[in-house]
Amino acid sequence: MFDKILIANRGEIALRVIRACREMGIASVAVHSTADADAMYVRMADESVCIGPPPSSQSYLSMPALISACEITGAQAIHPGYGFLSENAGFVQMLEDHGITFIGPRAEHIRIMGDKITAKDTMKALGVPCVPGSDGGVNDVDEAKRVAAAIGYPVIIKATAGGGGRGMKVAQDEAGLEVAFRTARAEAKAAFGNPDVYIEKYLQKPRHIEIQIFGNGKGRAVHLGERDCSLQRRHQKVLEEAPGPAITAEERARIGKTCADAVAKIGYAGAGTIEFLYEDGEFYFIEMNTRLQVEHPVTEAIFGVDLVRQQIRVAAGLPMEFHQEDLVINGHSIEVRINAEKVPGFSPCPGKITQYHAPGGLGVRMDSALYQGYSIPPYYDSLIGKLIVHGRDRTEALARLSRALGELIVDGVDTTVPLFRALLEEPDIQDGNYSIHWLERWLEKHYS
Ligand code: MV4
Repeated sequence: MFDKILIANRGEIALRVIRACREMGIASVAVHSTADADAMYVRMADESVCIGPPPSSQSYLSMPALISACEITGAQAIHPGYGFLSENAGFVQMLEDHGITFIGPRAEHIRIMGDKITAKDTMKALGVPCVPGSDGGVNDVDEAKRVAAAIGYPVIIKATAGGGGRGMKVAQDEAGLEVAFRTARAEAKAAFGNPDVYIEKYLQKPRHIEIQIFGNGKGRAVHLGERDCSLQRRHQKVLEEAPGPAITAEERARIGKTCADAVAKIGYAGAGTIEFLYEDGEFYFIEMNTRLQVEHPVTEAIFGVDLVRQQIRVAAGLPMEFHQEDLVINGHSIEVRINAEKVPGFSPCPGKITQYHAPGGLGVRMDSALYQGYSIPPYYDSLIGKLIVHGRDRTEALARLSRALGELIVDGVDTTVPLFRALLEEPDIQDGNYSIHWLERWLEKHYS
């Protein structure tokens, strides 16, 4: 096992990893930009290193600075958290060349899943159900028209280098296809330096359901059920829950096994998430994320496992601490993302926290690096905390979330907290009756 781990991240996720390290008796090294010198995660780590000025490009994304920080402190491994360098295959390669262990999958698997056409081809070959569409990329308008005619309109054109909603265009009919195809290619080339696009049948009212998988890197893998992350705004998740309110135990077992078998076959190491659109009882693969996700705590809550601890173990060559049959769901969990943003425009709202009180009690987890007097810097994303509740069932989880939101105090900046208080009053939210378009429609209705 490692003696010391460096965390190449900031905020709540850095603190999350520090906590796992401490429980495992591993020393932790925080890195920070000059803007984060006073951050809570820096204080909670055993050691800290300043790695550069505020812009991420010169600090949290600086590979030389991170490698130097490992060399100075003697850290043997890096946990990347989410975002930043967590899905950068070149970084994994560079760490390997310096004898530093990356706590995550192999560079090869990050690379495959980073190219959406290759990801889809790979998953399809492994028996994972995919959205009907082009076999690989589509190179010209005529080919696009042939594919679209075969699968039927509407269709969606996606950039292979995109993902997370960037670089997509919908065409309702053949008349709209040519413009959609040309714009998608041009935008993909400008945004990603890669014009390659592919086509899929456009699903009108799906849910976003993602399966958590975990591999030991030696051909064994398990699944930890699904999360329903359909409540999003502009491709930013707002509330996530597990299990998914629309998914049956039989569906979970089936799609879960398909996913676990697929990643076992490629020898995947560590945590991963396979994203699906779910409509009319069918799952359609869209993307795979090769990192720990923001919303991992809802899975931890219902399975009673520490995913970061397992990531560290697998990276150190130790076995996972569970088999599939040990993974039994207990109750229901909901997470809300607390962002320093002004609703309804969701514009960032950095500034000083004048009052902070975290909720507590049975079934309440607050993952946040906030403290009273802290100043949220303007340079990074606006997530300042996650409130995760766990109950015996969904009804209890909802009541607990409402109660915990009532206890929470974050003053000095605008946050998404009032949004959640309003959402909990909605019958559709109480019933789990929502698709990927529900939140944007609700926001339009309530704030325009
Ligand atoms: C789709 C789709 C409908 N049909 N693909 C958006 C993010 C990226 N991960 C995939 N996305 C979508 N792909 C087909 N074939 C609709 C979306 C989509 C979406 C997906 C998940 C959550 C929120 C969304 C909001 C708008 C569009």
